[in-house]
Amino acid sequence: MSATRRKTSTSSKSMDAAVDKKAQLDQFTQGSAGTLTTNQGLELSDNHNSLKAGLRGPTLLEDFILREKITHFDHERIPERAVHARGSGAHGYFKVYKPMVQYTSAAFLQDPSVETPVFVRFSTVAGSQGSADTVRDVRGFAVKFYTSEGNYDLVGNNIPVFFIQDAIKFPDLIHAVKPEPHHGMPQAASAHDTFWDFASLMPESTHMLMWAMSDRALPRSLRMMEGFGIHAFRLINARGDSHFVKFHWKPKLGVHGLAWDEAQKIAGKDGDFHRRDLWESIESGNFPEWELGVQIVDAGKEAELGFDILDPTKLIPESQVPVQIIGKMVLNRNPDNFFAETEQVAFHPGHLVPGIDFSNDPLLQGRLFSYTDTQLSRLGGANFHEIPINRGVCPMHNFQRDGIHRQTINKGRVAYEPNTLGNGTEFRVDGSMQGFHSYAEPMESPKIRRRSPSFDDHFSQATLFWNSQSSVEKDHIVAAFRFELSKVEVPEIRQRMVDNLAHVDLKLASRVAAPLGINPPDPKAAAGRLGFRDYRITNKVDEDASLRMVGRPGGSVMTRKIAILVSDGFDYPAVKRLQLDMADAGAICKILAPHLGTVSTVSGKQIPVDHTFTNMPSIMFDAVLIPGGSGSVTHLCGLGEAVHFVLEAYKHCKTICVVNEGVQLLATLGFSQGKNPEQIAVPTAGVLIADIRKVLDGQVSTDLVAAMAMHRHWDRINVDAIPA
Ligand code: HDE
Repeated sequence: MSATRRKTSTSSKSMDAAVDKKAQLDQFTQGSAGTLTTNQGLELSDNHNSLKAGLRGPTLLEDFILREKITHFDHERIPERAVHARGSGAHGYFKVYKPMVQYTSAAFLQDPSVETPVFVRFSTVAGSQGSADTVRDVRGFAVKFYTSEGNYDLVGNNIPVFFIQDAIKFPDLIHAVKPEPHHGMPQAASAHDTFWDFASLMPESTHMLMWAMSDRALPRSLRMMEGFGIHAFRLINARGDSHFVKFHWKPKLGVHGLAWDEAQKIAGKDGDFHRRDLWESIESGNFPEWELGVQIVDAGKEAELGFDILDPTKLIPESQVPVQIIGKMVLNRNPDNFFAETEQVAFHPGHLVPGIDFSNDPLLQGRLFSYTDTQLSRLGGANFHEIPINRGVCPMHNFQRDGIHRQTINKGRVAYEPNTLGNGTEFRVDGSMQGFHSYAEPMESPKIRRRSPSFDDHFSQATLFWNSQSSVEKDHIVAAFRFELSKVEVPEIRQRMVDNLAHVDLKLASRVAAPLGINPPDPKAAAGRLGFRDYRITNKVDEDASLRMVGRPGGSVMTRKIAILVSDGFDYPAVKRLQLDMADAGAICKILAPHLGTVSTVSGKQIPVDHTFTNMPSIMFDAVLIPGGSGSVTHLCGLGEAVHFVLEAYKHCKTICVVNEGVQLLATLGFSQGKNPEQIAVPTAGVLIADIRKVLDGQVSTDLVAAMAMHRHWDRINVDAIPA
């Protein structure tokens, strides 16, 4: 086959590709049949008993059926990923909105009628495969596009910068954050001495630490995270012109976080919280969507940014270079098999298509080596591209051969190039062909093992991030630093860290230091340490709204979960009306009662119960509704688990709506002075006290939707006083 024949028109090929990936995977699917066989196809007569010498005798070595089964079982595990071991995946498609021909020749970025199949894997970084989903951590956001020109992988995170500037520090960073090697603790947590020892000695990590201590590291849902390619890449058009580009994924449902107390509790009560949420959304037809955005920096204009575009600890503020939205991604199909797809998928920032290339970011350059290398031990050899989830949907041909687990049966005697024996004419792929061309960046510099001085500023963007936060987000960041550093046993490490933070903002550092039993932060001490660079850029913007999570416009209640707390004798009309209105708004209501089965209304009607208060605690919901009905409310007020439900929802700043007698549950918050709605002095942020008339005329539904669309009422008062 000539390489010149490889290039085809975009649209029809990608169209086919969308169909092909599903068909291709289906081809490898094995359902259950009416009979069982060995791996060689021998039909089994008995899958319950091994072959023994007599009914009560020893098992025979000749039992090849038993041995095949047990041997296979013994080898069912593969090494987990060294990082990003815990992950969840989904299939979907990507569609560009308009041809990007001005910037790139990449076929999948040209035709808006084409759906390019994708497989996405979200992950945490530090924890092992069985660790909890909601730990404080960066999230991986890796997308494999099965394009007509080969697989393109955008292997990013949910935070737009990274801890380190050079790949050679990656093993140190990961060793520091992983469980400490002598006792193997703590799992999936950065709150321990080795991490902060390293981080405090590496001031370049400061900007990323600010993000990692923010609510970005506690996503409410994988569907509510932004994604970032982090590094600068290049888009190359057909004329060979290059533009630097930073990639962004913008979630349709907004960017939202959990409360830290809530995240920790979820980790214990449902370690699969994010995986389940993603799975259930897709199963129920609520397909998560993101828009793809690009920040494009014209060739030669990168010097005007004010910082080095190759430095992965820097982001380009959106107010400096706006994000252009160029397409959307929809995840609409769950994997058929977790191991075969989510576990075996192999991403690599070096999986490129013509029209996209790297930059010289030294962190990215190191990644280009690491990903193939890690697959060799993880997936057991050089043929991992033949695993169904990793196969491209376009034709693939080269003269690589053999190797462990080779699936392809290559025909003919030609396994070299150039050749004439293939099809009788000379076959040669020598650079004059179309296909992938690396950007011909001019280069003439000495070989050198040094960091560019243009990477020396470690604090300016950390300060920009801090200045861009709302006051509740600042409080959360301070609380997170305090929590993490309070787990550090060596006081000198705590001190070093707050001394560094003084270069971000002295007030931040002082607040963090206050409860840590150390001296007030000393910026001079930090500046005197090795690794500290005394260089500061001038931020072109003082703050940037895109760096905040709180107060973004356009909140949505789609797929938000509301717990309706009831017991026998509850008032059904209010519940029915609110259930219907919430379903119209796209939210999901569940009836919770002290027991499963049914619960009776005031009029004796039996309503099915979805969950109990204990099997689905408040941390699994976004809002709580307590309808009236004196029988029900009196019972709930005397029931510890129902009271705890309300206290906890209040503490986690969730919307709470009470109707008629339901208001009595609010008395348990300790703010009330009496049992009548008029007498109760309850803080109002996100607490709706309603009567049945307003429910029936639809006003409460409107208010409830508006309150829930704010996600959380973070500035709610007296949260710390709530004993939950
Ligand atoms: Fe990765 N990273 N990484 N990384 N990374 C891996 O590859 C590595 C970095 C990211 O869901 C590994 O297949 C080095 C930045 C994601 O399967 C490994 C460096 C970013 C995933 C590896 C980095 C990422 C990985 C482990 C520093 C954001 C999960 C298993 C030079 C832009 C992909 C694997 C999935 C996975 C190496 C830094 C994102 C060991 C050496 C920066 C999302 O190869």
